Amino acid sequence: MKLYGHATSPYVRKVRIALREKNIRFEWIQESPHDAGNRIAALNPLGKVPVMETDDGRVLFDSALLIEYIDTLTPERLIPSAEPERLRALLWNTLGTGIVDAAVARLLEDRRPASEKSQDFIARQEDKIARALAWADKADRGRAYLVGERFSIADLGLGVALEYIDFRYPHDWRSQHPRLARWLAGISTRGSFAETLPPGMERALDAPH
Ligand SMILES: N[C@@H](CCC(=O)N[C@@H](CS)C(=O)NCC(=O)O)C(=O)O
Repeated sequence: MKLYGHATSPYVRKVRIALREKNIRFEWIQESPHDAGNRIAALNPLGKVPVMETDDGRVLFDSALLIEYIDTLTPERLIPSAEPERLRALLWNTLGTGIVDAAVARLLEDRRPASEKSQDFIARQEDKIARALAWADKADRGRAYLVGERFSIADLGLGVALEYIDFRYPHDWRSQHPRLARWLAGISTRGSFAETLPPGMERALDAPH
């Protein structure tokens, strides 16, 4: 299979982590919808990455759908099959996606010329992220994994979101949420996380928690 997308995209990273966790081989085509002459819009009418071409020639897009597809390819599931774990894990992933969406929106607004950008819009995205972190901190059971006793889409989704905050909206969220910081420190040692860090990103390894 082929995966299209660039190395700094958190949505692409989620799919790369899912593939790595399940030991599925793939060809990574590092193309961004912002590159001149890119083929993304020809594959995905929405013009976004990640996009996947399956071995039997189907074209799929959107990280959530891709992870759902990837999860059917091997027996060990990232999305738990039994309730109530399934819905709980998907809700954690939805929270993670929402954090990423807000951080991306904040970044794009912040990159606009000073005369055009809205500080109010930026503050609203930052509020969403702060509330989501507080929600996560309250719901975290203080265990290695957010749902059940093994790595799931819950850990994948929140882990990528927290590291994306460190990458694109670095601020000291750890002192307010030390338990979450400890949880992330454990998850981020996984090979799938370490091998997919966005280029140039340095982890807040000096964080006290
Ligand atoms: N809901 C999509 C979001 C994907 C997305 O927004 N990707 C960004 C890269 S980080 C993109 O391709 N942006 C180009 C655009 O919106 O034109 C997913 O989960 O895959």
